[in-house]
Amino acid sequence: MSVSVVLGDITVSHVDAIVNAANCSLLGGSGVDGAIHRAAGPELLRACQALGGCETGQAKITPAFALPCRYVIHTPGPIWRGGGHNEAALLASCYRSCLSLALEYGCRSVDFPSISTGVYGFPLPQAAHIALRELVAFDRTHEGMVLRMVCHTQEALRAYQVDWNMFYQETKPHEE
Ligand code: AR6
Repeated sequence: MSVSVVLGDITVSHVDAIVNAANCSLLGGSGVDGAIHRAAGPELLRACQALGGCETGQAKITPAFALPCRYVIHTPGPIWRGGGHNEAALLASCYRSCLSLALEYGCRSVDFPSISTGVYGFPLPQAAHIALRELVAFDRTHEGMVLRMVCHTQEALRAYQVDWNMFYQETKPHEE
């Protein structure tokens, strides 16, 4: 199993690709999006401007410029509106779209933030369940990819660990 959950800051990840929890404009924002743009430098915004936005649940890729990774995969997650507006399917689609772009670009290691669980208000337990389900399903069919959930807060880390222990305990996450 090469899916793991760690506490950290995704802007310092030395991996092939990091995922950005963006918005549909792809023109930056707060949270992890702001941190990624600050660390990547102004060229990232210029690259994003050329992309013409992105639909919720889809993903687009750019170089990573001053970041220590090779690519940034930008995906706008769903805004939580109570759960009856296709939020779960759209969030799953974010993870799948990012993984499919990562494959297309030959990435072997991808770090994800907890998409939609900050400004967009998606409840952490449900988001963690969807994220891990998608990463584990992908991992089972794609040998050799190293996938990590990089949690920025203890609260997020706990939510992902609880879900992991509940559903994947028999397949220990690899130790960091
Ligand atoms: N590394 C890893 N995770 C982080 C980092 C970091 N450096 N910084 C924050 N997080 P959010 P969203 C976590 O709000 O909910 C932006 O304005 C954070 O703790 O960044 O998808 C965009 O432009 C949380 O668990 O993204 C959009 O408009 C997670 O990243 C909107 O916010 C996601 O929180 C997207 O909202």
